[in-house]
Amino acid sequence: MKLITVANRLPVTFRDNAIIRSDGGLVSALEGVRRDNELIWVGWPGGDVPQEGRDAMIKTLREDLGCEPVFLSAEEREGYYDGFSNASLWPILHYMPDYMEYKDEWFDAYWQVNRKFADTVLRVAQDGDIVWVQDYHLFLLPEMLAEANPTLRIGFFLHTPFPSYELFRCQPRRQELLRGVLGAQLVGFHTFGYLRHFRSSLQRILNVDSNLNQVLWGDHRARLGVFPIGIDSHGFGKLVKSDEVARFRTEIDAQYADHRMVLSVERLDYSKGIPKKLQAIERFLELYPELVDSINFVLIAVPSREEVDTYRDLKESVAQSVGHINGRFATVRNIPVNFINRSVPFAELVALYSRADMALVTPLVDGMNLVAKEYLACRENGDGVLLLSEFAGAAQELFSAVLVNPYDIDGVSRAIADGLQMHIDEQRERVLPMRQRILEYNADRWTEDFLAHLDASSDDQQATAGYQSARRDVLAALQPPGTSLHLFLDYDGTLREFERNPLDAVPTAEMRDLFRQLDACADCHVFIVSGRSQSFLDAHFGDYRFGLVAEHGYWVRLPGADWTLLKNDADLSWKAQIMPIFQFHALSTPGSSVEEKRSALVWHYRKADPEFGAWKANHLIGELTESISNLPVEIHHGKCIVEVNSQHISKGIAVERAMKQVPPGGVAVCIGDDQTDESMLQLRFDNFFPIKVGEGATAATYRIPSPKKVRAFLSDLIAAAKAP
Ligand code: GDG
Repeated sequence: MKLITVANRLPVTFRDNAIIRSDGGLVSALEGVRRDNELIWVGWPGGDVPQEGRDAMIKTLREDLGCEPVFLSAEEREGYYDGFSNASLWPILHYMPDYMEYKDEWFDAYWQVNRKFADTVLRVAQDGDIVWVQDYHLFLLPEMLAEANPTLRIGFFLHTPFPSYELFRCQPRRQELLRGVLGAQLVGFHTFGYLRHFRSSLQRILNVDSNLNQVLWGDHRARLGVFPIGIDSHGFGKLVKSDEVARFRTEIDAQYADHRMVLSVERLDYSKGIPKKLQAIERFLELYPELVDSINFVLIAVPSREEVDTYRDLKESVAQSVGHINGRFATVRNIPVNFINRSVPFAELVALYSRADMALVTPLVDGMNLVAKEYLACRENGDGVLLLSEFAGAAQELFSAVLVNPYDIDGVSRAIADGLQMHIDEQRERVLPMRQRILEYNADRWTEDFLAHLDASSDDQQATAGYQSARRDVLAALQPPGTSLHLFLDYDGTLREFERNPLDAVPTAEMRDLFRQLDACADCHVFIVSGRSQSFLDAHFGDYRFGLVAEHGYWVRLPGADWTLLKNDADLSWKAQIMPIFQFHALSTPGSSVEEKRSALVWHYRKADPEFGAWKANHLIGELTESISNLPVEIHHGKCIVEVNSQHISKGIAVERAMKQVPPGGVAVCIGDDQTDESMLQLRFDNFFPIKVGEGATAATYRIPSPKKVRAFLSDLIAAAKAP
């Protein structure tokens, strides 16, 4: 297997004219994959690399480090990275629309750079390779790759939160972004909440069909999954025992002897909630003056995105607040806030984790937060206190942390005080199970889990090759030439894609051409078996030599004949009882409507809010089930419809009758997508091929992924039937 992982940055840094591999959870997790497989990193190497030094650098990156660089000009970086990624997308992904800025030229640069990444990946990828795209900088990449090479197995992982639809819809390029991600076969998130929000944005912005596990987008299926990222916890465990860390630890112990240490580590980013944290620290110092001389808040705030205005402003205001607090509370014996605005060496960070009495991790919103996990990984004795924001993804996993609301300044300051007094037994009771969790679900497991799911998703795509088997088997049955072909075809969702307004779902020019070919094919006999009304079928199919079945089998019109009732004696008196229930639901669900047919009542909710519509549909079904238990009716929950019709009528009964006209040796193909089609898809005769369109449980033997593929399939059958 070859794995190509694509991220904004390559895992390298330049120091003293040398390229040095930088470590991190993702890097060590993926390096594990390299043991048995070929691994290539694609990304921006960082900084400005002069043209003359590039060839040598590319050689070293490629040969020694398995990296394929994507060089970006200063202009590209400004539009793609500082602009669209960090000033436009990052704020909206972190629920901060006021910080969001947007310029069309930023998006153009973002598109161009994603294209550049795509070109690099396509240059190194071979058919069937796995490509794992990381994070929000590359939302457009999966679609670009899938279009260029459909054999690639593409995964996408989002490291940030995915916000509620109410927020995401503020992003002017929301549609392109979602479509871009959907090129992947597996889309992963840190938490179930993010997955849910993503799905709801897809439903509302792209109007796609989806359940919680997967999304259907044309012919393509994207699985959704939850993979909370882990850290290299064993690596931390080893490092904490190393001599290098011990040396730092000795210095730190001397410096902070007899002091309690509360440690914060983060990039200087507004999502991390540093100003609120400083307010809580100030409040704490006000409330507990007796501790002022014996406590140190060590705040490591690594400079980040300093090209973006909001980050520069934040840095100034944080520095001011620190100055203000220290000015107010410092004594000759102690300066309570130790603000370090630079990156500290990794071994020093580990020494600090191992020394700190408490980790104060209080982001306003955070995809996961690795610092919380790293602190636990360095607590070999199981002591220490983790104070963790409820709004970090990590809070979904680290249940026994002291969870705080970072907006509740008094609450956080009290939690700091309580935490510092926590008994050692309680510290261990809380820390040990969390350590267990991060040791087990570490970075390696995270990678394995994602890649195994991606593998399974790729198999799914193969499974839709049920199309190929259907084609092969039906074409084989159509031998010798001249064998009669009988087609029983549902219309909506089978021949024709759904539209928001069902009246707009009329046959397109391409479909009319297909119908003309079917009509002209002497050995083809077509039945349109639909839930639609007679008038709709007359209007769109009346000119062809087709049999028509309207209202799920209530009306039948044989080719060239008039409409007749399938059953003359069907009892329809129940309609009067059910109509008021339907009407009430239509009124209380904006965008929904009732359709009355001769033999059925239908409540349509395709135009309603998708989640609200589905929720009300379940209510309606519950209510109907209670009120109609003795009536001769059936309830169907179809795609955005709830339909009640007579038990004595079904598409299956209509098809069964029509099958009596099929001559011996004739081949019948029956295709439908909906629950109401199952009555015909479950029929069995010789040379009868039942085919289900799309997902879901079915009695059919074959599956075709979409109406588009159904039309292609029918064209193939016509060609075969015409062949001499
Ligand atoms: C994004 C998401 C998600 C920090 N200071 C120093 C230093 N660090 C290292 C830490 C940790 C990493 O930086 C920070 O990771 P976080 O997860 O806390 O935050 P983001 O950078 O915002 O990461 C986040 C993550 O992606 C993974 O999916 O958890 O939610 O926002 O590893 O150790 N390292 C060194 N010196 C420092 O001063 N050497």
